[in-house]
Order: sequence, then structure tokens, then C-alpha cells
Amino acid sequence: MTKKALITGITGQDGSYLAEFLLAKGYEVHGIKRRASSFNTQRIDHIYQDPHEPDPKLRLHYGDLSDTSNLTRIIQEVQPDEVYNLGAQSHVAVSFESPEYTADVDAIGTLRLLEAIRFLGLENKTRFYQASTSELYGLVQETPQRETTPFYPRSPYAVAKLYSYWITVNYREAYGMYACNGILFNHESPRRGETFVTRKITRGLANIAQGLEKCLYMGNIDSLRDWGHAKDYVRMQWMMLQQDKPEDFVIATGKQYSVRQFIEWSAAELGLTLEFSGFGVDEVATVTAIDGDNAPALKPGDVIMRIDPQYFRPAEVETLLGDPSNAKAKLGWEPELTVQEMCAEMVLEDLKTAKRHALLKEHGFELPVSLENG
Ligand code: NDP
Ligand code: GDR
Repeated sequence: MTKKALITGITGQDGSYLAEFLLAKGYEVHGIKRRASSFNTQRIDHIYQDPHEPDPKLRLHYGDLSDTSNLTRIIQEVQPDEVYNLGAQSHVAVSFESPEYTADVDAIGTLRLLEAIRFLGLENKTRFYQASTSELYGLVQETPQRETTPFYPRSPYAVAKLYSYWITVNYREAYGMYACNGILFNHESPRRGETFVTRKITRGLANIAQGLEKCLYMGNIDSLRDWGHAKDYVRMQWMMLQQDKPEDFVIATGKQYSVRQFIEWSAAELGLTLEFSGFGVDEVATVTAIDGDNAPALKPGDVIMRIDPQYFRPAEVETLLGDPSNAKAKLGWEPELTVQEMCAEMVLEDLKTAKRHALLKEHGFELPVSLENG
């Protein structure tokens, strides 16, 4: 029997990789997409299947995590074997701007899904994955962070995700549902949203190298993160739903680097050597040497990064480092890609796009480069 999966957030970074992964495993994949005023399916267009063709394996449903009746109807129609709840307002800084919306979608949205499964009598059939996060650890109480480390959320996003973590545990204990949390540390890819720090850096520096932007404006570059590749992490999301018993797992690499280090790596991929000077809000990064021909717009002495306090957060999560040993011991999971390999892949993809834009500009067909930042 073909298994059916329902993915909320299928148009996002993880949703797109997970959909690819499940299709390759022979699943029928259903995804919830939001209505938007312009196309928002770029990350899954390559796997889209014409619904007019017989027996499409990928189907999209309009919906929203804030809409109980919509979610219940979709689950009733699909009768999924597995639900992956990846949909969320997932930007920490934005959650300070829109705390109530973030709570509705990231906290109550999870409850709506769990209740729909229960209400429809699917609690013994449908397995549930909740996209929990290292942001739950916030102001860290223990290093490295593992499944037993106490939580201390530091943003409306993290507080909303804390509710989702516990309601998932609660439905498992109260109703015997196969429901579990993946406590995932930061994971990135060329499909990462443009306003998360890694992608902001790789895209920004590629644009600067090609003369499409002047300078990268950053927040707290001392921040330390445990970064992995999204492809490795979605594999683990699936593995967590294939066990005999539901259990929560930390997914991380066990290695930690600063945002400043990620800027240096990205610059090096473009052939740029940087010198960081100054302190606090006055810190800048200056190009000291250029190797190769990927940065025709730059010369030594150019300042390409400055600090802009608007990107500081009202409460910051300074440091995160995960301990994935439980996932390794029980599930045999280990990341296959290093953060350096991932950084190189991201820079390469963003450089390709920047070069295309620069070529068009040279021939008088300038495409606006979005300056939306985060
Ligand atoms: P993205 O921001 O790339 O994707 C979020 C997805 O959620 C998009 O498809 C978005 O749709 C959808 N979405 C947003 N709001 C709603 C809503 N109201 N109703 C339905 N869908 C909605 O996130 P990632 O792929 O990076 O992350 C996936 C999940 O994992 C998220 O829940 C995130 O919080 C969590 N997480 C992510 C980590 C990471 O490092 N990436 C680490 C730990 C947890 P649209 O495309 O229309 O905006
Ligand atoms: P994070 O990711 O908040 O960890 O949440 P993000 O990439 O936004 O920030 C990581 C760190 O970099 C610092 N930073 C900046 N961040 C952004 N976005 N823009 C900047 O200019 C900038 N300068 C410095 C941040 O302050 C922070 O310390 C991500 C999301 O995917 C969540 O959904 C997920 O739950 C967690 O990872 C794990």
C-alpha cells in the first residue's frame, strides 16, 4: 500500500527537501500551501506534477495553520499515515514584531492539527512529527544541549514552539498517539530563506562581489550556532516516524561556529580575504586580498560589512551547541555534509544567480535585486 504523507510548510526550505525525499521513497505526498498574491512554490516547482495527469504523487491543498476547519477537512480528505508539521512563522526576529500571529500559527496551529487527527478518529493511524527547535534552549542551562537539558525560550517564536513541544508530548501520553518532536538545531542550504543569517551572508556577499550591492549590514556577529545541512535533517525527520515507539530527538552536528566565521568562509569561497576591525557597532570587515575573478566589483581596502543595530534582537540567543549522540546511538543517524561544504554550496548557487543578474545589467536589462533584509 502506498503511504500518504501530509506536510505543512511544504513550500519552505525543509518542506521542499522532505517532499523530494518522500517522493523518492514512493510516498504519495500532500502539501499545504498558503494563498499568496504572487507565486510562492519556487522551491517545489521542479517536483510539481500536473494534477490533470493520472495519479499524481504530489498534491497541493490551499490552507493555513490558523484555520481549524480547513486543516480538519484536508486531514479528513487525505487520511495521512504521517503528518509533518513544518509550517511556521519561523523567523525569530520577526516574532518580536508579530508575537500574537506567531503564537497562533506556531503554537495553536499544532494543537489544531493534533485535535483534527483525534477528532477524525485517526489517532491510531496517523503518525505526527513536530518541528521543534534548539531555540527552546534559549538562555542555555547546560552545554552541549541534549534531550534532557531544561528549556529557557528567549523569543515569542521560541515560547510558541515550547507550547507545541509540550502539546505533542501531551497527546502522546494522553491519547497514545505516535507523536514526536525533532529538536533541530539550525540547518541551512541554498534554499534557505534569504533573511536567515547564512543565506543573507552568502547572497549578500555574492551580490557585492558582482557589483549589485555595496555592503552587508549585520546584527550580532559574535553569535554562536551549530549549523547543519537541511538535506541531512529532513532524512532524520522521516526516520523519527519509522520507529517502534515515538521518542523526541536532538538533531545537531555537535560543532559550533560564530556568524563572523561564516562570513569569513563565504568571503573565502569568493576569493576574498577579510580583516575585521573595530568593536561593537563600529566593527567592519575590509577586503585585504582578492584571488580569482569572482569579485570584479571589488578592490583591496573596500569595506563590505558593517554592523546595523536594527538587526540586534530584544533578547538574543548567544550560543547553541547540540549533542546528537542519542540520535546516533538509537537511530544510526549522522550528518553527511559539513558546515564548510554547505557554505561552499550556498555561495556557489548565490554566485551563479548574481552573475546572471550582473550580465543582464551589463546589457541594459537590470533586474531589481530585492533589498529586503532580516
Ligand atoms: P521556512 O520559513 O523556510 O518555511 C516555513 C513554511 O511554513 C513555509 O512553507 C511557509 O509558507 C509555511 N507557513 C508559514 N506560515 C504559515 C501558516 N500560517 N499556515 C501554513 N503554513 C505556513 O522554514 P524551514 O523550512 O527552515 O523550517 C521548517 C520548520 O522547522 C519550521 O517550523 C521552523 O520553525 C522549524 N525549524 C527550523 C530550523 C531551521 O534551522 N531551518 C531549526 C529548527 C526548527 P510560505 O512559503 O507561504 O511562507
Ligand atoms: P535563528 O537563525 O534565529 O538561530 O533561528 P538566524 O539565521 O536568523 O540567526 C542566527 C544568529 O545570527 C545572528 N545574526 C543575524 N541574524 C539575521 N537573521 N540577520 C542578521 O543580520 C544577523 N546578524 C547576526 C542572530 O542574532 C542569531 O543569533 C533559526 C530559524 O530557522 C528558526 O526557525 C529555528 O528554530 C532556529 O534557527 C533553530
